[in-house]
Amino acid sequence: MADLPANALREVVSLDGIWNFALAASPNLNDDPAWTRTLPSTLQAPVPASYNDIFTEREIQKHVGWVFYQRSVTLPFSWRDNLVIIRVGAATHRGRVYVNDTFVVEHHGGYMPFEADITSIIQPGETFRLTIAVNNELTWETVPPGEIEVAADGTRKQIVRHDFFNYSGLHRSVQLCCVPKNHITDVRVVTDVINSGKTGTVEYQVTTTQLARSNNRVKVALVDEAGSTVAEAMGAQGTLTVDSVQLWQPGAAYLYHLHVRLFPSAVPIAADEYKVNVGIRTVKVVGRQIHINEKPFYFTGFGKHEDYPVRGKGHDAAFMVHDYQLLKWMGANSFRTSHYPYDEAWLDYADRHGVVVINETPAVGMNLAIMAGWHGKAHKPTFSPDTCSDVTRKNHEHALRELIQRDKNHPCVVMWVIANEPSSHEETSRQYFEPLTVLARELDPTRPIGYANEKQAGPKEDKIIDLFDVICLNRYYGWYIFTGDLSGAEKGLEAELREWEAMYGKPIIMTEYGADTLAGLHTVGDVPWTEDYQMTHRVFDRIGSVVGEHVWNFADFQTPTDFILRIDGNKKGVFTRDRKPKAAARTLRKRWLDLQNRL
Ligand code: GCB
Repeated sequence: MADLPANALREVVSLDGIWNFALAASPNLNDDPAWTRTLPSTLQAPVPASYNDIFTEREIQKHVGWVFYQRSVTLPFSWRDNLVIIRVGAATHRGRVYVNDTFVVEHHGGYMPFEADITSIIQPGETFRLTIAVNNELTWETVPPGEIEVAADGTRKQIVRHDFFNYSGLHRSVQLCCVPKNHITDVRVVTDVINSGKTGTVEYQVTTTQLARSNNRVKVALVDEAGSTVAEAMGAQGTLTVDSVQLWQPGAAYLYHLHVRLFPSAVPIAADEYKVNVGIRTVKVVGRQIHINEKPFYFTGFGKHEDYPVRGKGHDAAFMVHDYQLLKWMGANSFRTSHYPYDEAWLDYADRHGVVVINETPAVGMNLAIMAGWHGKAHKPTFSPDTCSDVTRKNHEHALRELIQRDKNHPCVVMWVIANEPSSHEETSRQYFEPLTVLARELDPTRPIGYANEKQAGPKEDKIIDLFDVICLNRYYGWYIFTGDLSGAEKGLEAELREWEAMYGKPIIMTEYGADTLAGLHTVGDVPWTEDYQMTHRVFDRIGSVVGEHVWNFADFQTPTDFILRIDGNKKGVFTRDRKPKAAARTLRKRWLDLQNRL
């Protein structure tokens, strides 16, 4: 289930707030079973938030290994006769939940929710100690991958191969949920539009608990924004049709909702209910275009990060809504959830407001050629039994399954990005990626797939692009190459884009381009790092296959603090980290608003 909402038959208690907090004394969790004792309140950490920048101690900021979050929770007495579920929005990158001394669930992967049924462990009315152990280690087997270096004195250092700080902790809400024993476990909807755009179809599939299945009666109603039921049916699966359909359109969202109710017996009182927003729209790759509702769509927007001062990657509704307001002000119609899945609130908001989302897995940094390539050094193969191996791929498959399972119903999501900048010019990348593309298509035959390509895997070198529908290019002409030479950059970019176009005939999205800019730095002339150093967009306009431009990045963001090519983070933001516009914002805004008016 994408989320566990409160409604007439379900209750949710938020466990967000201040939790007691401690670093584990040893990398081995069992050496320090902190969940068996009450943690002192010497250190307290907010949930949701990364813990790294909350405290002043460097050892906390740079900690590698386990930490503990703990609080006490009382189970409402009124929840007897129901199931009690603990839901953790995200524990980055691995979480283990304990209720008093009892271990209840473990989850790998830092950007996905997970839950556990604790009904049999706790009695209604009882107060218990809830401990969540969170681990931030990245190894060759995790997604994203990383390596841990151990110094002679035993100090451990996390090496990451991606360009953002390894923020850690409980990044999203923790909730205690009361769910009926007979309940709906999943709803899937797939929409289509027929009859020259006049009729919408909503294919639905409802899954329920075993208990409910043996005696089930599912009723569904599709309700429009005015609250009128436009179609209804009985049964756990079927197809609803909507005449005079109002389509979900980019920039003009219309949301129906599917109200699912479960009647486990002849009693006319529902045992459970669940509502899922339904935006009726189609997405298709047609030749060199991406069509939404049968019309070519041109993406304007950004690659983003969940990254904020002080709270790191902790979800923040105020920052989120403000970011959306800035996107709108800019004339941006879309963004990419680089480089991991975001809090579901991002997708709910995009659904509601018609923002188009390219949804990415956490597979970033699978590229040993990047740094080595820059320095012309030899490197190990990225995809091999010692690096990204079959075990990594299994974990990557798991991350993909979880992502599609969570986000399948969101109309805003128009494409899945399987990885960011993998070393796709290496021979073995194909063996690694082919099964992932097969799986993505099996899990969701309705949306195109892509991966964000890095420069070294140019059109002639890349080994996997034929497995994907869209060419997504991360290119830094004028920055990493043709540095300070904007006219050389323009020629280089055009030549490369024309090569991709000629060789593959697929739509191309510029998923990254941009330049580091220090807010306030100005010169006369084109000097890198200044606000005056602006790239041209003429090339995109000259190439028919380019169907989108996502600037890197929406805002400045934090990066590993021991990397000298970054000064207090990556400064390619069009906004500063505290969301103040740099000069590029005005240039882009003008272009994107003009583009909007042209369409
Ligand atoms: C990239 C990466 C992104 C980096 C960016 C940069 O290609 O995908 O994560 O932050 O380059 O600024 O170097």
